[in-house]
Amino acid sequence: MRIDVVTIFPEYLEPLNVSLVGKARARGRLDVRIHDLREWTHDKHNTVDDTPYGGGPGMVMKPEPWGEALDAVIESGAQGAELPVLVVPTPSGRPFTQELAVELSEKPWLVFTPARYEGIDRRVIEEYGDRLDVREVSIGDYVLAGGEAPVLVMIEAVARLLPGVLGNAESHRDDSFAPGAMADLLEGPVYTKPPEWRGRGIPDVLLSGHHGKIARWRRDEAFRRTVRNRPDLVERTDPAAFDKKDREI
Ligand code: 6GU
Repeated sequence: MRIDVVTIFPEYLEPLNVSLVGKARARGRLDVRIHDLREWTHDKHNTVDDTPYGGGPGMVMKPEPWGEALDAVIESGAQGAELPVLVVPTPSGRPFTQELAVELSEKPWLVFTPARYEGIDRRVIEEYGDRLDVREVSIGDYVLAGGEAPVLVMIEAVARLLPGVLGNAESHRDDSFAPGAMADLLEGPVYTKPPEWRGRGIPDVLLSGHHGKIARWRRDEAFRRTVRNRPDLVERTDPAAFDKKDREI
């Protein structure tokens, strides 16, 4: 997969050199290219923002640098005749979910446009919406100062789904929010050695070697945790997905 990011803070994306995403890049599974938006300005001060039409607080990102930057990025991939999906981080976008992460992980090419200030001139989104699959996406119900941290979040969520990136292909099978038997349940607690730590032991069932009982226990713990931490997830689950044991919890 190829990912381009256009930003006025390229250094904010340095964590993409570290850990899982860094390794995926080093192994050639992921081709990440970071671009400085100011390279597509032409004035002495490399201006990227201006005051909003209609008045109001804050500044709006000017359309011309974004247009030149996105044209250049899109053109740089022209040999494959493939067009990228344009991901526009904004607190007024659609929620970023595991389902969207899976969908994006199946695309060959993503371009992210993290904005600062009050956002990007609307005409940029309209212009590229005519040519590309454009997704305006929010990572949650709170407001950040810019889209760079959301881009780090989204790239990590997508990269770990790419083939050959996680060491163990099974390790996202039971993820909270993964589709399947545990759909809509959060992951339950996990334990490792030593068997006793500060007087605290391990639930006996995990030492029993009884795979059926262990699976049942994990499901109950997942259900319990979901009821406690995310009652909204339980409420929107089809009651047919609950079993007799769930009803006792
Ligand atoms: Cl994508 N951007 C900003 N600035 N704030 C956010 C967000 C995005 N998602 C949640 N809050």
